[in-house]
Amino acid sequence: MKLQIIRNTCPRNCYGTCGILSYVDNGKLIKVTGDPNHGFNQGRLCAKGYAYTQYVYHPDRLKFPMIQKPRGSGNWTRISWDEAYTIIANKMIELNQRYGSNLALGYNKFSGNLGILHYATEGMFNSFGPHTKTFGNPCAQTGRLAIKNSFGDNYSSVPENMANASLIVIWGSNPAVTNVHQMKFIYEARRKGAKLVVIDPIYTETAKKADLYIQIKPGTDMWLALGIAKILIESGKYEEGFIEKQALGWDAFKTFLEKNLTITEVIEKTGVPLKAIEELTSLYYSIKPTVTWIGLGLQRSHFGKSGIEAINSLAAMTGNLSIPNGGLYFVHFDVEQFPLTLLNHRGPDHPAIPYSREIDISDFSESALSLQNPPLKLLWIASRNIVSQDQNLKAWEELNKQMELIVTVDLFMTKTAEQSDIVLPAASHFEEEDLHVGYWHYWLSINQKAIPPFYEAKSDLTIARELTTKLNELSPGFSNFPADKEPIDWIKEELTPEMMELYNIESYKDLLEGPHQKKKSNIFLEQEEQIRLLSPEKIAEGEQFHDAFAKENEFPYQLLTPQKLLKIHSQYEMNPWLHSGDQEMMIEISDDIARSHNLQDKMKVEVFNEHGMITGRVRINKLLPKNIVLAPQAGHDPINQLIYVKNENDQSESSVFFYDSRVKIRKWGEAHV
Ligand SMILES: Nc1nc2c(c(=O)[nH]1)N[C@H]1C(S)=C(S)[C@@H](COP(=O)(O)OP(=O)(O)OC[C@H]3O[C@@H](n4cnc5c(=O)[nH]c(N)nc54)[C@H](O)[C@@H]3O)O[C@H]1N2
Ligand SMILES: Nc1nc2c(c(=O)[nH]1)N[C@H]1C(S)=C(S)[C@@H](COP(=O)(O)OP(=O)(O)OC[C@H]3O[C@@H](n4cnc5c(=O)[nH]c(N)nc54)[C@H](O)[C@@H]3O)O[C@H]1N2
Ligand code: SF4
Ligand SMILES: [Mo]
Repeated sequence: MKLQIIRNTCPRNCYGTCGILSYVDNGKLIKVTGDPNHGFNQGRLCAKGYAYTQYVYHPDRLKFPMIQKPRGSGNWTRISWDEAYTIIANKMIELNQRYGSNLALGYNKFSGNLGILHYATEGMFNSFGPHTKTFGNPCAQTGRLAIKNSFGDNYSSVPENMANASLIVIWGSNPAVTNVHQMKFIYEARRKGAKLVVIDPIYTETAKKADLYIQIKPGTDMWLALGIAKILIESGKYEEGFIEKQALGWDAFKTFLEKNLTITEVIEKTGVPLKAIEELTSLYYSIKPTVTWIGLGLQRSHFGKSGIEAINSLAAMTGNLSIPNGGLYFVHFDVEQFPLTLLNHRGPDHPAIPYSREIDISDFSESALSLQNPPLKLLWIASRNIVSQDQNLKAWEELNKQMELIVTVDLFMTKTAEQSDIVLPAASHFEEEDLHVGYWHYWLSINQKAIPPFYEAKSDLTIARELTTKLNELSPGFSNFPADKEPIDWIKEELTPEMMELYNIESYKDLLEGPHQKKKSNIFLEQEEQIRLLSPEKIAEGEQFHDAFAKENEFPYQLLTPQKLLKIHSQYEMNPWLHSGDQEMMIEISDDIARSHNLQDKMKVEVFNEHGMITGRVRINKLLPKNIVLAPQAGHDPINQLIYVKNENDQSESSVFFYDSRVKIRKWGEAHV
């Protein structure tokens, strides 16, 4: 068979959602490149993308379904798919009979593969009728709500247009690590004379490229944005025309800043020197078009919501949201414009229970533990590495004990899979069909099946089709999942006439020639659209949280755990092209912390708090703010054991406030001498 070139899409939870060209020789993936027809990644991939040939054929990939007895013992036995389905289906049926409904069955699915057909997991559970499902988003919910509060909807400017900006201000994002293709557009803007500002507590790879780097105390962006707004107001440097027509709440915002905020307070709270505040103020006023980028890092804190609304307000008053190539970047949720027929699949009605039970995925284990009548008894985990990436892992351990069956579908034996009863091997995106909409750029792309599945791996959709078939064999009518439907049928259903019009295609076949971009204006806020400026009440709320958090605490250091260049969260650690062997965890600390604990580079240390302890090697980072400990996610002994940050804010949904964690540090073994 001759060499084939096939279109794939990188399905990771990553800003790129890159188009891939896969070179397949005799059913084997031999090379991948970026798809030159994809306007965002433009023929390139990141290192993780280029390593896909190794990922797909990695010897550690799960090959067969396996069962572990007892759970957590490591005593795994290979079973057939039919055996796996039979065990799972029998348990589901038994729980249904015991409790009279399927509420004891639940899932935790998140971001391993963001393809639309991966909603098969949700679709499968829907097909059982009322069950236990999740809502929310641990990664982006707080930012999403903040953007919605400001603009009534969720928008984000077109990333390629960033190349036409004259000033780029990045608050709490590190694209040189997390969004490498965006750097191309940033560099292009800079070549044309644009200035780059980075606001981050850490002197990141992106900060290194900036014209102005502002080191800020974590969680204090609201004060910086308001301080700049105050100076602009006092010097009359704001866009009156825009404010009159498009801003709500201006008088209250202006009066509050004039009367209740001093720049001394801003300097004290943010740790940013006056000169830097003045410089950023002058850039924001004197340059157009300016783009403001609200990073996801900002909203991993209780202060994120008001911080983001303050930044939105600042960006708006400079007039940059309503001019071509100005604008605001966050992420968008355009995927929700599609029918999402799997996610929204309607299951059979239950005679007595009208709805499924919903728990917030940002507080999964504790919420799941609190469920009664019936308690949660069966957990299905897909596209998710809870034990590495979630918070409140003590509650997870409790929940694990309560489960009668845990099934994990994954490509690898993750820390979460190790704590399951059954693991099912998932197909990689080269082994299945899918459809992808990014959350950063506006390209729609298809994912073709390039190669046969690795050993006995199956896609999440195939698993849903086969398990529901087995369930109906054993208990007719248990599920109404349309198991006959092929992947292409689901893809076609997503491409309604409206969606095809929006993306300028006539059929899915157009996507086989390359991705298509959504029609979109280069103006962020059209004339008829408005912004609601941050209200004094919300500023007061932000202040209250700030003061509560700033109080002396038994655990003096703030733990920041942002993303790493060569991983996607817990993924790719086993790939030798990207990572060399077993690495000890590197704990970066400030000079100040090193001095007060008498620590030197490479010393072994323990980082701990009331939730747990991990060990690692010290690296002194002279550029870290004095009370910050910086550590990577995932690894053998995941740092998330130390992370349990309750959403004290209110009862509403939020992302997980990972970066509000506090720890202590000591020399290794010190506690035992
Ligand atoms: N290589 C790689 N790329 C990825 C990922 C990955 O794991 N690896 N993950 C993907 C996913 S799921 C996500 S959500 C994105 C996240 O990507 P980003 O939007 O870049 O967000 P984070 O990496 O969480 O944090 C970015 C920066 O915010 C800073 N920060 C923390 N607190 C504050 C604060 O209070 N104020 C300010 N101004 N800055 C603060 C951190 O120091 C960090 O440098 O990356 C995506 N891309
Ligand atoms: N300390 C700390 N923790 C964090 C963060 C932080 O900044 N600090 N960031 C948070 C953020 S932003 C995010 S988005 C979350 C990410 O949380 P998760 O989504 O749990 O993260 P991953 O580690 O990417 O785990 C995804 C799993 O899905 C598997 N997978 C991949 N493809 C498929 C597939 O097709 N089917 C199935 N069934 N499985 C598949 C992968 O092998 C992997 O094990 O982590 C959060 N955790
Ligand atoms: S991980 Fe991100 S940047 Fe890398 S290939 Fe995938 S989508 Fe593109
Ligand atoms: Mo994320």
